[in-house]
Amino acid sequence: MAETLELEIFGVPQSNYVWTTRIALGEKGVAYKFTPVRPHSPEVDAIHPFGKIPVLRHSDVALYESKAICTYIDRQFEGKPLIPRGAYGGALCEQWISVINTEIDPLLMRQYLVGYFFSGKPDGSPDRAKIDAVLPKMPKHFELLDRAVGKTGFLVGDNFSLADCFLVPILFYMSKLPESKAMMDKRRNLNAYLSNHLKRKSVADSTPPLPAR
Ligand SMILES: N[C@@H](CCC(=O)N[C@@H](CS)C(=O)NCC(=O)O)C(=O)O
Repeated sequence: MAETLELEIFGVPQSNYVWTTRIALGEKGVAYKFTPVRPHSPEVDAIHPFGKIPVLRHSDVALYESKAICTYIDRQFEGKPLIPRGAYGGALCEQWISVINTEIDPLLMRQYLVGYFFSGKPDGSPDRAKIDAVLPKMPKHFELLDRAVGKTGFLVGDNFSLADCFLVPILFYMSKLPESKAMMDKRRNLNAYLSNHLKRKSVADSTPPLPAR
């Protein structure tokens, strides 16, 4: 087994993708060093070709992209698999991560949340036009997720998987903003899912302070 203390994650703790990698490390019980640096900082640019966070260093390994980082963590360290090893379970996990990264995150985080926290307005106030434009598209996403976690309380099978590591941070932020919170409040499964998993040690230990609004 590799020397765990050498592993280092770089990125701001508020990033949902950075948080995902930290949840994965917590689930595997891996000790690591966390270096809070912004996108495009020298440490990040040295690894990620587009300067995005998170990035990882572990001995002579350097990696970028949260999914790749988490796959490495899952395979490199002992403990319960985060990506189910069976063909179907593993594929379902990949399916959910893919849909989170290509549909859910782009709408809920890059458009809706960015409209609140990174509006680009001189006074930092929310970009109402941007927010209002995405609201009609959001209920479908929450409905899909509510149905998905309704049966077992997890996205895949009966266990907390890497797919949940990707989803929980996004839902945390959605529970803090008014319109998304109202949409989530109507969905019992999703609310129970979030409140259960926010109590997991891996999640609680890495929950970031909210960005200033
Ligand atoms: N596909 C990347 C996305 C990472 C990402 O978008 N990180 C954001 C912070 S949440 C970032 O670094 N943004 C800065 C930028 O896009 O320049 C991954 O999964 O790691």
